Amino acid sequence: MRNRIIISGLIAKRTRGKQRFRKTKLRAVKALHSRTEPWGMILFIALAALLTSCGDRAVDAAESIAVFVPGVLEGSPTYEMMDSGVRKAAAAADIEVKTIEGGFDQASWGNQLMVLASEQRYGLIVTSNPAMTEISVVTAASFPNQEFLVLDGSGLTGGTVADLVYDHREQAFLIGYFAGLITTSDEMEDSNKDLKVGMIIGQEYPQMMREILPGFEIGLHTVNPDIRLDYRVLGNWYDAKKAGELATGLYADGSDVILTIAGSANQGVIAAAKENSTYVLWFNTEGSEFAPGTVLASAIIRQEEAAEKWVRLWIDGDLITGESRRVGITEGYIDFPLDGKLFRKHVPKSIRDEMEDTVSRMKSGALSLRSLDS
Ligand code: RBF
Repeated sequence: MRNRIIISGLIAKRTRGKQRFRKTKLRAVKALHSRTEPWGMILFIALAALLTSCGDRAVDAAESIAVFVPGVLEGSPTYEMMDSGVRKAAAAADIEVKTIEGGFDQASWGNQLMVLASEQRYGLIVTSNPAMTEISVVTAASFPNQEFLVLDGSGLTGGTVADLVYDHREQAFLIGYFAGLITTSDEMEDSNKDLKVGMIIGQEYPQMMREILPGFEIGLHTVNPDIRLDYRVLGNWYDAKKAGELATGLYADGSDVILTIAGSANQGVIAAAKENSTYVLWFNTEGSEFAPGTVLASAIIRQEEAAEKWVRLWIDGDLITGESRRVGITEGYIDFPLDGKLFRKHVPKSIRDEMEDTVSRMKSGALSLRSLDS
């Protein structure tokens, strides 16, 4: 009985999307059919013609998607991946997408989202970053007909919000393990004797402090418990000059490799690493191409694929809102690419083999961090 209720609930959600605009058309046609007098017929024909010519535009508006970027697109790989994944899914279904850049004034994002929802022009609003889940849940409470998809969210649930969380601890563990192998290596030309690794972050927030930083540290300590992590907070996601200064300070203090998670400010860390002949590690996208031999490796999320898949669910009427889903390496949304030309060229075979073993054990589930879940 309970199963039947759950299943019927699911079916209701699945079909709601498909029915969304057809219902409007049906209601109009029914109302017109109920009129039998000649004027009614004339009106019916006129309105039917109107529906045929303008109807598609009205339908498009109800079925269009807004991408809200909490920051700017350029230089923020998670946002670029979101936008392009949404556009792929939408293009395949001939649905319009509008991308709105919210800028770096975080205090304004809530109001901007409220305004966007109040327009009632978009069937779905897609956004990304852990702070946006709460903002979307609050907005949804005022606009219960507006659906939201938050990628790289926080796990909070509510209303008409579908939330997707990446297991950033797994992702950070992988790159931390690699950083540990680099800083303890005798084969890497620019690896020093100090057991110090650096990290630069845009800002402190719960996922960073509870998952990414500890995951990175667990990776380092799995290689050698004496490795020390030295991290600096930039205070924004764009100041490349300041990020470069912070990186130079870390390198001067003995770090020979830095993980940078600072949006477009990451470019400043690369410049500092080149000047100091040291190494950089990348997060979320594959970054080796930005500075071959300097950016050694990347721990990635497959956000473009996730955006495309979850938007397609919405288009098919299968997106389940009011819940959060967590995905990691076993589901294929976190990875550590091992096949890149630059990775093979600049990373010694012994380290590549160690990483291959660790990645494959995590993928098979033989090595799991889930036991650390509180
Ligand atoms: N990452 C970026 O690359 N660019 C940004 O502008 C950016 N802004 C963020 C703002 C807030 C409030 C939070 C919580 C995170 C932000 N991130 C940004 C981090 C991003 O969402 C993600 O958590 C990290 O990139 C780690 O995967």
